[in-house]
Amino acid sequence: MTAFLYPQETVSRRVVDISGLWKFKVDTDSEGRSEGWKDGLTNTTDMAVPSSYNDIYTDKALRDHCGDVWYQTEFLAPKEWQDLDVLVRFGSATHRAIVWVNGEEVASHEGGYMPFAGKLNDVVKFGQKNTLVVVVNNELSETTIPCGNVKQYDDGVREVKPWFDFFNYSGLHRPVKLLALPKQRITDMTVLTDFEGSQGKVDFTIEADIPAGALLSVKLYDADGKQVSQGEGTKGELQVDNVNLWQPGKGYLYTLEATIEKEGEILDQYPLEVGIRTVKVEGTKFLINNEPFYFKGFGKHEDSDHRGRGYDPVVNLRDMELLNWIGANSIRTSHYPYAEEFMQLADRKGLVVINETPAVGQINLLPFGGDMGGAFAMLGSGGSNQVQNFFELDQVKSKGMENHKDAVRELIQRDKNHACVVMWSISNEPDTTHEAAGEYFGEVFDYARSQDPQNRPMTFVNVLVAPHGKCKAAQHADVICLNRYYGWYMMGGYEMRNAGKAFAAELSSWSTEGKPIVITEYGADTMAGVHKLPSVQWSEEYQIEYLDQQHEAFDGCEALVGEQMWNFADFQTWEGIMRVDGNKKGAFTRNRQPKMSAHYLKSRWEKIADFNHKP
Ligand code: BDP
Repeated sequence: MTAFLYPQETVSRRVVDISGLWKFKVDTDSEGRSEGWKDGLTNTTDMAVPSSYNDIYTDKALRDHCGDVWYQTEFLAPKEWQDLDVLVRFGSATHRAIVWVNGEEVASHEGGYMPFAGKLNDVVKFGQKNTLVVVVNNELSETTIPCGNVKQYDDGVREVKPWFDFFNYSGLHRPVKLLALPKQRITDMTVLTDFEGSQGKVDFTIEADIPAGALLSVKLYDADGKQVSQGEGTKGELQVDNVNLWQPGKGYLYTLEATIEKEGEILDQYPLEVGIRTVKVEGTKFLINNEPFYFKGFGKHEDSDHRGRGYDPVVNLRDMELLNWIGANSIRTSHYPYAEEFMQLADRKGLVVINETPAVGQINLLPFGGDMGGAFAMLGSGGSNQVQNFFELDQVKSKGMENHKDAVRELIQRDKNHACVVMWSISNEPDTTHEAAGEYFGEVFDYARSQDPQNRPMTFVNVLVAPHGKCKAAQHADVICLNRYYGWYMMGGYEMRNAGKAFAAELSSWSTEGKPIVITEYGADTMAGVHKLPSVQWSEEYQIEYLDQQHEAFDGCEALVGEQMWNFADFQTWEGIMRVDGNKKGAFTRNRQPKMSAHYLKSRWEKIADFNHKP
């Protein structure tokens, strides 16, 4: 079952985090499902939850394992929970999982970056220890989100080939929690916010199972805990005098507290943080609170040493600090939804977020055996050596589309109330060069628009082989988002001196669309500590000269409303001749220390206001 309300302890709800060191076993011979490992594992090793399992041990066969891995832990279900609904909730399992408690299946989920839960009441032993077993699988295909394939070698070994440029980190990446909730309870809350002058407005809709004779009420508190408004029932509108808006850099949050009460007794209570703000596209402007906003920041990854993609509040806080230090006001959650705890921090810090689904790798690499080297070969040829376009594949139109819509729906359901989310990105760099892509995206965009109660702008991120005139999907997007590498993948080295002009020419052709343009990626691989005069590619000097060229193009484009450099920090990728132990386009190293470019960006971005930027 899905469980999108973030677990919070209140007077009526209990949350127990059961993350920690769990038992772990790699299913090298794919026998666990038929051999009954769900009933309990033998010969296990230890594994940290949350974390990726890939980078902890020294064994390459584990790091690069393709297929199932198994986890086990024990937990106690207190007797006093017997009259409540008891659930186990996973922040995510990458890319799919099945969960058993005491040998009985309680949950399963497809899609590696979303929470899911299972109800335990029928299988759990109250007042006793219970055994929880999870199988997590990391295989990819052209219809999974994200996309990839599995390569089988003659020696029997299988390998996952991701069709994307980040390591296929796998495992239980986010906290696992036991929840004890009232049987009749609040199951969902949705807010829409608006303001006029100093008068703020919060529309609320609450889904709840309300016992006969009970009342549902809401109270809105300001950041100091002072009540500013109240209402009753499952739907209503709250007025807020002298509103404090949620602003980039100033994440002012109210709390909307919903309560089910009967004869003075609280049966359920759930508080939701709410930022009051508006988002709108008007002509070539991206408006936040009716003011033209300029995105400054990065595409990021959830990626760090040892943890891989595992949730770590230390890394998240450090990242927020560095974003603030460098003068960034925004990020894109490239290339998958980030942990819920990250989104909460973004709300609180006022970090503007372009929220992306895990749809990445929608480009046909089957003819290349799934090798990312093949992707680069294809990019080099301008896309002309493709065998069949991705969106013409029958399985993509059917199963792939279905998985993509699931990913869109779950992301919007999970994150719909976050003030930080100003736009949804429904795919990164799909191959949109053929008509079939136009039809495919027409359908996915319509679907996505039907899902967002706040009607936020929708986009996808365009790849360089699908320039203006060739891209068959851009007409569906509210904002044109471009990933471009003038001076790196093309026009690199000495020729980079002309990169800015070439980029500017492309921008002026996109400008004719009359929509805002955000550069969601531009960057150059740079080895921290490599210095060279005159510059060469990979040196810190080159990265800065490269950025200068890009910014020259940006500053000459009226319709351009943002720049997000690729990437915030160096990160782990697939292994290959294009990558030196990962992608090195970070402004920061993987250890979160600045390269020269970070200082350069800081001095540029501190001069660019969040609003009404005129180059
Ligand atoms: C883009 C991708 C991104 C890559 C980046 C790069 O969107 O995931 O890491 O290029 O090559 O194609 O550095």
